[in-house]
Amino acid sequence: MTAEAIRPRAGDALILVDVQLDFLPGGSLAVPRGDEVVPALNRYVAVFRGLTFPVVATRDWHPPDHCSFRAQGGPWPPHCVAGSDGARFAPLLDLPCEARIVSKATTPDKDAYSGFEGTDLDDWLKRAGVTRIFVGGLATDYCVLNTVRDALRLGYAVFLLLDAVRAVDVQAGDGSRAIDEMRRLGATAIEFDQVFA
Ligand code: VGL
Ligand code: ZN
Repeated sequence: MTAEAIRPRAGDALILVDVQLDFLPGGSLAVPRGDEVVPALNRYVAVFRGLTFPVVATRDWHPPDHCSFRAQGGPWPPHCVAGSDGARFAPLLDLPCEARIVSKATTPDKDAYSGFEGTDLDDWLKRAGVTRIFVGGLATDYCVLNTVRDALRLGYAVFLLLDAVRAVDVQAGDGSRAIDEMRRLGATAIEFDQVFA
C-alpha cells in the first residue's frame, strides 16, 4: 500500500490501547519498554488532532477483586484497578481532552482484552462514520491483538502502528507472533516515517 493510500482521511480514527501506568516500567504489570509507545503515539496524536479526526483511548478498568488477578485464580498481578494511580493514563501521553475514553473489563467476573468487548466502541465508531482505524499501545500480544482481531471481524480496515506497540512476551516471541497473526488477518502494519515522511 502506498503512503498516499494510508495517510489519514475522513473516516479514520486513532485508537490508543491501554497506555496506563501499570503497563509501563515501574507499574504492576510492566510491559518491557512499554514507555517507548508514549512518544511514538504522540506523533500520531498530533496528526489526528491536527486533522480533527477522532482519537479513542481504551483503558483496563478493573474492580479490586477482578477475575484476572491471581487472588481470584487469574493469570495476572493486580493491575489497573479503577480509580487507582496505576490505572491512570501515562502522564506524557498527549491525550486530547476531547478523546473518547473507553473503559473495559469493569466487572469482577469478566475479562476483556479487546476494546470492543462489552463496550460501546463499535457503535461509537460507526456513528462517527469511522471505517479505518489506526491502532497502537499496550500490549501487542493481549489487548492490541484482541482489539485488532475484533475490528477486522467487525469490518474495519486496520493499520497497526508497529513503532507504537510493545509486547508482554510471557513466552519469547509472543509479540512477533501476534504481529504475524494481525497481518495474516488483514491488518496493514505501518511505521510513522513510512507514511508521514
Ligand atoms: C492487558 C494483560 C492484562 C493489556 C490487560 O492491556 O494488554 N494485558 N490486562
Ligand atoms: Zn487487565
